[in-house]
Amino acid sequence: MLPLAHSTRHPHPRPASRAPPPKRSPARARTRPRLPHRRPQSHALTLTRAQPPSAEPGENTETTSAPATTSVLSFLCPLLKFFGGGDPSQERNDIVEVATSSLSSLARLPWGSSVAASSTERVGTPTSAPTLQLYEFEACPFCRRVREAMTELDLSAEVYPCPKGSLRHRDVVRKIGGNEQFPLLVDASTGVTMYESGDIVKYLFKQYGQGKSPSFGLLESTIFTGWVPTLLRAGRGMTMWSKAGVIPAEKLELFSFENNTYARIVREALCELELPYVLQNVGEGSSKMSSLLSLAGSKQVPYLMDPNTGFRSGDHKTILSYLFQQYSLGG
Ligand SMILES: N[C@@H](CCC(=O)N[C@@H](CS)C(=O)NCC(=O)O)C(=O)O
Repeated sequence: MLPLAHSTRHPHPRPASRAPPPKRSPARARTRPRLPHRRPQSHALTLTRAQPPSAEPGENTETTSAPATTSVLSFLCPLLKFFGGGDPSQERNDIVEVATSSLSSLARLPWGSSVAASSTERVGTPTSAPTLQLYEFEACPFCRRVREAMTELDLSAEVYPCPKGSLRHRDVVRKIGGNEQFPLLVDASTGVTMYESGDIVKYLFKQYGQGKSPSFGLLESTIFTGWVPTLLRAGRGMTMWSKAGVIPAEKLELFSFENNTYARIVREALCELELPYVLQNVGEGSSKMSSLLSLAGSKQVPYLMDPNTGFRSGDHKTILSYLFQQYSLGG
């Protein structure tokens, strides 16, 4: 077992195994192959404690909100897809990738780069599985704000990517909260389930920030520059890849910090492949830096570990080609 591997917890039952899945169009209803399970799945009750999937939507949810507004993203989505050139698995011009991601990082400075408050109540230390679960997608500026806060609070989380066209995780979100709106946070240690990025950020700081408040401008900045990475990255990390489909038995594990140029590119791919992963945030000053150093031999992110295959790499290009090859239907 990998030193940092977490117990395989699927906080939510796979919809198909517990209840008849909602009606889907034939394209979405396809069967997804799974990697062989290495050990039996223990369906921990984390989400059940926080919000039973069988409960009425919205029940026991601390903060709910109206269904997602007609998002600007639904207008931008086809446009960005067009500019983004379609198939994310195709070989990319790395100079363009890195340049646009670097500009995105510049636009979001100083947020999501370093640790502002290291919580004593450690959530997701390398020895325990994170109790925070975040349903999000990479291109969403509101989700970005929450991931930035998590970096600043040195928090780890289980991330369930919900790109547009998502087969599994969007169903779970509807069951948990009643709305298809992102981000959605579940804190299994407190039983809180929450929509609304601003509320989530304030909650995280209150709960884990040791009296600190959200860093200056973090909440306000989303409306100004939160969209910049989405636009510059031409919607990468927004839509599920057409050949995504393999469900890993165990979650992948990514060392990252939100505003890192190369980690962003890897997170986009994990999102487009709808791969759940443990996000180990290691911003500057993180308490998990020594773990990263002993695992990777370097403090650099991204560093991806796949317990299903033993793959480990700290090179974003190697990671991209691995992910799209390993987790594609028929791949
Ligand atoms: N006020 C909400 C806005 C959330 C929102 O509009 N999220 C968009 C994504 S950026 C959404 O959920 N869209 C619905 C969808 O993607 O299906 C917040 O701050 O969390």
